Amino acid sequence: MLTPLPAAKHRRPGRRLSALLGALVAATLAATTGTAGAQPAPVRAGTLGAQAAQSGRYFGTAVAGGKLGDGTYTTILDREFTTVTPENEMKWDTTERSRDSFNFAPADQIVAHATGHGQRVRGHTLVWHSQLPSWVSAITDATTLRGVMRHHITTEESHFKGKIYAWDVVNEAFADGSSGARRASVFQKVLGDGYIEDAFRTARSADPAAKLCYNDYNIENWSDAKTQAVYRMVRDFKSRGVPIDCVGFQSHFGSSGPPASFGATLSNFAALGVDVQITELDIARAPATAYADTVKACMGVARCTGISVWGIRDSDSWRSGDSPLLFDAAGNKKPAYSAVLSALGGTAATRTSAAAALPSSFSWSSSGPLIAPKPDATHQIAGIKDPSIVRFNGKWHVFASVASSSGYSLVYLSFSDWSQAGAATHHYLDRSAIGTGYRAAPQVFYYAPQKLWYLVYQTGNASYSTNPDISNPDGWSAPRNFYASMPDIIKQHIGNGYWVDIWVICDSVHCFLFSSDDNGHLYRSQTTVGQFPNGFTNTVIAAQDSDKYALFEASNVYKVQGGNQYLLLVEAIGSDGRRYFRSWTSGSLTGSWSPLAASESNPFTRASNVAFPSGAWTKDISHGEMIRAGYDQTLTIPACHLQYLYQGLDPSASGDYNNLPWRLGLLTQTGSTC
Ligand code: 9MR
Repeated sequence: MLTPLPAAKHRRPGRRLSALLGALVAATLAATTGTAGAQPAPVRAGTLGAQAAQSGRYFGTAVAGGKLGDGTYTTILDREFTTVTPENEMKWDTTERSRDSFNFAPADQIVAHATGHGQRVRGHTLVWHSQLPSWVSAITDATTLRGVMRHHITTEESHFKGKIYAWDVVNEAFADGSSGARRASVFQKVLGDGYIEDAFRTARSADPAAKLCYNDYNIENWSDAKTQAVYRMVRDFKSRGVPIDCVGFQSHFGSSGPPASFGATLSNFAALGVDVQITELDIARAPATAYADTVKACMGVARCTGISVWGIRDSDSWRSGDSPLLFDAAGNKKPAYSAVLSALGGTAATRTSAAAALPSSFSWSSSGPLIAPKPDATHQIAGIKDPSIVRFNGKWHVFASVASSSGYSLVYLSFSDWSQAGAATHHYLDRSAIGTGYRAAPQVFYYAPQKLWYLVYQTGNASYSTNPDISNPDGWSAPRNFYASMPDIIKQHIGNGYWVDIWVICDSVHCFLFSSDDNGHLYRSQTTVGQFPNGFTNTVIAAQDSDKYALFEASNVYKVQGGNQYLLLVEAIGSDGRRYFRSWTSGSLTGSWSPLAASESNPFTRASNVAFPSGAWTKDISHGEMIRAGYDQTLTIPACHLQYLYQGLDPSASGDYNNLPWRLGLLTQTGSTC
C-alpha cells in the first residue's frame, strides 16, 4: 500500500516550470564539471582488454584462485583483462578427485570474481591426461571409462552452465614429435580415437550455448606433424558435423617467439569454419618483438577472436624462471606490454587520455515502451520509473519506482528475455520488510565481499535493504540508513531542492555514495570496502553547476570494462523542457570529471540522438540504468554496444509530476565501432 507523503519529499519540477526556465540551461558550468566545449580527441584505449575490444577481440589471462586476495594481482587483473581462464581449478584432480565426489568451490570463486567484473570465462579443461586422478588412469574397462568421462563432462559443465564462454573440452590429445599420433593417454588406450568426438558430443548437450574448443601446444608451426594431425581431426569433425567451435593454440614459446608460419596456421584452421584463439601465451624472457609478432598473427585473422596470457606477473608463471609474462614481479609493465598494446592497435602513450574505448559522441535506437505499470487493488500506479537492472543467473532483474499522486513505492520483476518484459509479474516490495512509505529510485548490486545483494533507495534519507537471493522479492531486509541524518554540506547547498537518487559504486579499496539535490550539486561520500555499508563520511561536492537544470539528478557512475576509466551520467532538463543525459569520464572515482558527450547538441542520450523505429513514444530520456557487464559493486559496463534502460512518457501527458504515465524503454547504441 502506498502511503501519502509530504509532497516536498518526492515532487520534482514539472515540465512547464522547466520549460519556462529552459533558456537558462545552456549557461556556464562550474569548474568541477569542466566546460562542454572541450571535447577530448578520439582516443585509443589504454589497456589490453579495451584495446582488444576495439577489434572485437578479448584479452585474457590465466587466474589462480589463491591469488585473488592479492591486491596488486587483482588490480591488474580487473584493469587489463576481459577474459579469465582458471589456471588449475577446473581440472579433474580438483573437480572430481574421487569418483562422483565433485568440488567446484575453487573454480566458483574465480567465476564469481569474473562475472562480477564483467569478465568472460574460458573453461579449462574437461578431458586431459595430466592432473588426472589416479582412480581415472587406473580404469581399464571401456564401458566404465566412457561412463566416467561423460559423467565428468556433464556434471562439470552443468554446474557452470551459462557462465562459461568456451570450454577446452579436450586438451593435449596429440603426441609430440613427428608421428602425428594421438597421445597414449588412458582415454586413448582404453577408448581409442573416438573418445575425442564422444567428449565433444557430450559437451554440446550439457551446455549448448558454450563454445567447444580443442586446445594444444606445439601446433603453431604449420608444417609440424602434430599441427597437421590436429588439422586433419578438425577438418574431419567439421565434415561430419561433430560439434567443435574453436581451436586453442597454447603458444608457450621460446625466446624466439612464434614460428614464421603461425599466422598461416591460424588462418588455415579458421578456414575450416572454427574460431581460433591464443590460449596460454608466454614467451621466454618476454622479448617485445616476439610478443608483438604473436599478437599480429592473431590480428591478421578475422576468426582469431582472442588472446590469453598464461598468468599476470612473472612471479605468477608456471615457468617463472623464464620471466615470460607482461608484468614483472612487482606488477610493473614490461616492454612487451607496450608492444602488445601497439600490436593490438593502440599505443601505451594514450593511456591517460580521456576515455577507455568510449566514443565522444553517441547515437541510439530505442525500443517502444517495454514495461508499463500493473496496478492492483492496493497499488494505484500511474507510472513506473527509475529502473535499476542486472543480468544474473540467466535472467534480467529489474527494480523500479512506482508512482502516483499518493506517493512512491518499489517494484521488482524478472524475465529471461526482453520479449517477456511486458508479461512479467510485478512484485510490490512494500509487502517485504522494506515496508510501506516513501521508497524510490532503487539501485541494485551484489556486494561480493559479503555475498549479499543490496538495494539502495531514497526514503528522505539514503537507505538500503539486503537480500541473499535477488530472485526472492520477500527476502529484502527492513530499511536501514547510510547516514544518521543529512550531511551538513548537503544542508548548506540544497536550497529548495530535494535529496534524491542515491548511488553506490566501489573500487577495490573504497565504496562511494553519490547523491543529487535537484539544485545543481552532485555529492560524494566514502567508506572502505571493509566497512561498507557503514562509515560513509567525507561528503564533498563531486560536481556542480550554477544552472541546476544542467546538473539535475538521476546520476549513474560506472566502471568502463577493460580500461581505467569511470563514466558519470547526470540527467539534465533541456532548453525544450525535456529530460536528457550528459556524460563525463574520470580516471578515478574521486577524480575531476572531464566532459565526454555533455551538451545539448552533443548529448549522451537525448531524443535528438535516438531513433525510434517503432514510433516516437517519448521526448524525454529520463532516469534509468546502463546494462552492465557484471552485477557486483564495481558496476562495470562494457565499452562497446551500450544499452540503457530508461523512463519515457507520452509527450502530451501533463499534470501532477508524480502522476505522469512513465514507461520503461531500452536504448541500444548504434554505430559502436568496436
Ligand atoms: O600453469 C599450470 C600449472 O600451475 C600446473 O602446475 C600445471 C600442471 O600440469 O599446469 C599448468 O597449466 C598448463 C595448462 O593447464 C595446459 N597447458 C600447459 C600449461 C602449462 O604447463
